[in-house]
Amino acid sequence: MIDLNEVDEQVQKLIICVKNDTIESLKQPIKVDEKTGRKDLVTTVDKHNEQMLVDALRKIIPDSQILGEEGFGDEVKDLNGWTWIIDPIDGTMNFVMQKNNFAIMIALYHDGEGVLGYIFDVMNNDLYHGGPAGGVFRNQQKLKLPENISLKNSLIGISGPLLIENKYNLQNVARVSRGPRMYGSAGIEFIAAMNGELCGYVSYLRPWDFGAGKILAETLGLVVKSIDGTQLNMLSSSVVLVATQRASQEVIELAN
Ligand code: 2AM
Ligand code: CA
Ligand code: CA
Ligand code: CA
Repeated sequence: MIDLNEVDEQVQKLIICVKNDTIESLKQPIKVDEKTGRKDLVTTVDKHNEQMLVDALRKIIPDSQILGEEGFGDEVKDLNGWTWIIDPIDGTMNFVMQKNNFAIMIALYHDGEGVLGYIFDVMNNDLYHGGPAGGVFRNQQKLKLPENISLKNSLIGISGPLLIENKYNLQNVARVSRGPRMYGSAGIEFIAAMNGELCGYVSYLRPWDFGAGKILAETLGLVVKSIDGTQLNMLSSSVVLVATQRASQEVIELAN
């Protein structure tokens, strides 16, 4: 039997260790490589963090598989049993260019169902964590579902490429809102939606970008879907929408 309280405690300790290494790394010049081009970066810190997470998570639940962005985990083909989905630094471009506005993310799924999610906003030292069993917390404080605000009366997060290219009429979605915002880290945008600072967020994302956010936002009562209104597939990339009930209906209507 897995004791989820014990797992939760160990993951929170692990996140503090990874955070400490990450903050320490900022004191030296960061070694940066391009993956597919100058807008797609990876640093030695992304790789170090992922290796550290993989090693520790394998010990926390020995029979688990791990899906991670930088490839130190497993080749995950299904979500049977226990699966960790991890992003060692979400917002690597921000990490390199701003040394701010990036997150460490961990999600735990069991047979495809979200169990625990963690988004750590490193520079604000805020850990958003929880799951369906106990609710969602910012550090020790329990979060409430933000007001069911409409698009017209709020700000909306939209990723740069989707807005620039006007995919899914998102320029019109931005026009209908009080204004678009673009933070450059899916984790930080999920946090803003959970805090009620954004009525929603739309971006093309991979599983490690939305694995933790989906668990936390859905637990709070926000909608997390594909932009066409269908359920997300946890093992593939999608244009993901997280939003209040009201804004989700409005965005899906305008976007399709
Ligand atoms: P990353 O920093 O972990 O790569 C940037 O708008 C946000 O989208 C970040 O959360 C970033 O995660 C993610 N992202 C960056 N490039 C991406 C891509 N090509 N496909 C999907 N997500 C991407
Ligand atoms: Ca990346
Ligand atoms: Ca990411
Ligand atoms: Ca990443």
